[in-house]
Amino acid sequence: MRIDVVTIFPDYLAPLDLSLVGKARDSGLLDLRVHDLRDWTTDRHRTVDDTPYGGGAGMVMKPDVWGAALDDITGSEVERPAHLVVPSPAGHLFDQRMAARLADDPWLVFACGRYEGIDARVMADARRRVRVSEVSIGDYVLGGGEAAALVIIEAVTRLLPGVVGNPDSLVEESHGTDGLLEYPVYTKPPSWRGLDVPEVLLSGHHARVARWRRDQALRLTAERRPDLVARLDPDALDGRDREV
Ligand code: 6GU
Repeated sequence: MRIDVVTIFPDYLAPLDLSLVGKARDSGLLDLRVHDLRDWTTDRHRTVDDTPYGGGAGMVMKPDVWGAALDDITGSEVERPAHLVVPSPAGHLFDQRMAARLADDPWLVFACGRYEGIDARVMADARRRVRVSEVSIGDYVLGGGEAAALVIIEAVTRLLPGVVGNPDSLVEESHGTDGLLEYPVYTKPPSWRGLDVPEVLLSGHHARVARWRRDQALRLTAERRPDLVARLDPDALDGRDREV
């Protein structure tokens, strides 16, 4: 997969050199390129923003600078269709399903806005040529799209084939296919600071372990995320699930 990120703070994306995403880049599974939006300015002050039409506080990012950047980047390949992702608190809510859909795209281009956002015509114009998605990572306000781009890129990259060594770890996790939060996990020692690992996990009885984990996941999800329980497929629950 190819990912481009356009930002006025390229250093903000430095963590993408590390850990899971860094390894995906090193192994060639991810071609990630970070661009400085100011490279597409033409004035002496390298201006990227201006005052909003209609008045109000703050500044809006200029369409001409963004248009030139996105033309250059998305026009740089012919065979791959680009999908423009614009992080915005006004976007569609990002979740694991959206991460999985984005992981199927061959090329994502992130346009990270600062200030009060990007002139709306940049997205309207881009839609004439490429898919455009405005995406929010939650109901709170960030200073700009960079932190959101980091979140989305990590969630997407770990779903690319070959990035996570053991694909089983993608299945039994919170917000995985069963729609439940993950059960609690333990490792050695069996007793630590007076707290014991639940007996069943030491039993070696696989069916009982699986049942215990399912019970824990159901209880935890009901307590912390009743919204997720309401969205469960009733046909995916067995008789024992309903008792929990
Ligand atoms: Cl994607 N951007 C900004 N600026 N704030 C946000 C957000 C994105 N998602 C939640 N808050």
